[in-house]
Amino acid sequence: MLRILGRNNSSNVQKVLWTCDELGLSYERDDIGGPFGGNHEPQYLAMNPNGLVPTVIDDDIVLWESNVIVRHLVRKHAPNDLSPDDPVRLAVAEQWMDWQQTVVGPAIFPVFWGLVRTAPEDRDAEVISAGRDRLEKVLSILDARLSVTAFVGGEDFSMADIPLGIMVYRWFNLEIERRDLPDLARWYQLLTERPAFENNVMIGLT
Ligand SMILES: N[C@@H](CCC(=O)N[C@@H](CS)C(=O)NCC(=O)O)C(=O)O
Repeated sequence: MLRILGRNNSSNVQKVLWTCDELGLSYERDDIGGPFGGNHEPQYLAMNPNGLVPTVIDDDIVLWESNVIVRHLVRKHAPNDLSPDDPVRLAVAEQWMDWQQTVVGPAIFPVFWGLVRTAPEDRDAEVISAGRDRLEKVLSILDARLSVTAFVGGEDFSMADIPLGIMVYRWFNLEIERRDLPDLARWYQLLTERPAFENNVMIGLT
């Protein structure tokens, strides 16, 4: 049985949970990280030396890095469907997944952390505001992409939609001003119609 270590309100854990449900995979999940702790115990660090979640145990392999876990699961269980076989389409999907990790994740972090994980009296309004501006700029790049393709990777839903879909749920649910990004909104609406997204991502921000 696939085992997922990580609390379900972590965006990086949600990528794995959403993927498993898209693929119809059964799994066991342990609450690790955040208030649950456990991620700095020697036993956990032996599996994931970063002390972060998620970590996945799949038969005889232990994997960390959420986007890599998503890629591993879709290639193992749904090749050519969620992970395109064609090398060009695959490169495009991976490009957007890496862009989520390197650009969108860092852009959303100060906004999410400031508004969700920081007590109102401790918030730095300037940092949150600058973060919001940066996030909007970054997501306008995704909006432009989605004005030419139905989904992030192309005309069909694929693994490329998963990491970014979770970021965009946060964009639409954080208490911030939002410029209208019409193609982003159209794509987000499509995601909300997927049970695997609804059940694992649309669970509020905590
Ligand atoms: N690049 C890693 C980042 C993992 C990460 O930053 N996880 C956060 C939660 S989203 C974490 O473990 N935070 C510490 C904690 O939950 O205790 C990945 O994508 O898996």
